[in-house]
Amino acid sequence: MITLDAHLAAGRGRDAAALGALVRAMAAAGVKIADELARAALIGQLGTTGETNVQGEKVKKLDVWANDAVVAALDATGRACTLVSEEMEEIRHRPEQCAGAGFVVCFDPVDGSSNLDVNGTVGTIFSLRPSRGWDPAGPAALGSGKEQIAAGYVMYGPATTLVYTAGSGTHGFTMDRATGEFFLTHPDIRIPKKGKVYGINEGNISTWHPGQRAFVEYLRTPDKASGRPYSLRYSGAMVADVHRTLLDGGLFMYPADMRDPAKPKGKLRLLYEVAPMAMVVEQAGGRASTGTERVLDVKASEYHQRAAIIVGSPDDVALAEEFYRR
Ligand code: AFP
Repeated sequence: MITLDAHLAAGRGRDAAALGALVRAMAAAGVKIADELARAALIGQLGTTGETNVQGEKVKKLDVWANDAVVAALDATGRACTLVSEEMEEIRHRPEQCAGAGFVVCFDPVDGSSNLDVNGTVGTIFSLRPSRGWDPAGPAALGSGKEQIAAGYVMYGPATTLVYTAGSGTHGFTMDRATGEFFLTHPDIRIPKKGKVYGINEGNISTWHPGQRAFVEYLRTPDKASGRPYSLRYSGAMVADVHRTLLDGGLFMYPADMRDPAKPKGKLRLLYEVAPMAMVVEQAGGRASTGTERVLDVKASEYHQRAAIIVGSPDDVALAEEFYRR
């Protein structure tokens, strides 16, 4: 079986070597995090630190531990020019790592932290953007998601899986627990055009756009010809819900809170959740929308900016957008 290293080494393009080094670093951090998760309850690593992060959330011990593990792995590459993390209020900038092909790495060290203390699936999400010409001292003019040159995630489930794209398809690898090596088990993933499952936190229904409510009502309505009703699956961790959607088709949705229609508010973070997952799914033939526009067209203006997302099978996402237009 092909290893992740060999797959990355085969990469083409100007930044292939640097990009390969950074994805390998995310894999190395993933191996450490998988190990720490597996023994967390045995070594008192569950629970919170007592701190609150920039998102206003209680910080879990493993959030901090995983953030440090990712920063250390990226630093070891010497190419981590600028880091943007869910767990760091300020960006971390190292001019000495910006020479030549330096990168902006945006990441969520533990996606689905609320699953940690209940042994649920969690993940690490990452996105790589060239730092060419970007001035960290200025506003975070990081441009749109189309600026990403690579994106992916590590999922810590029954198996540890790494999925990444560097702009030529989306590929999945499974970690061999004995060696920590990742092997290509899901080459060139193609998402089904249409699915049978949707994932959304229905507890927020009162805050949704009317088109979103009508679309979910449509998915629930029995109709044999169009394969409805769809089943509802929701794990509390975007990585797990998007991974299922990538392989089986359907949709994962975290729509905007429309309580103030003039200021729709997303929950998930654009730079290290929404934009990377949009690139991963689009590269597998899927689609990613805010409901009204392509996610990858959304320009970032703040580091911890939030955005809405409807991602998955192209036919299902296109239909959701139709409901928003009605
Ligand atoms: P945490 O990482 O703070 O647990 O948030 C997880 C997440 O960002 C995403 O992974 C989930 O899909 C979503 O938030 C869950 O949010 P709700 O608890 O509001 O459903």
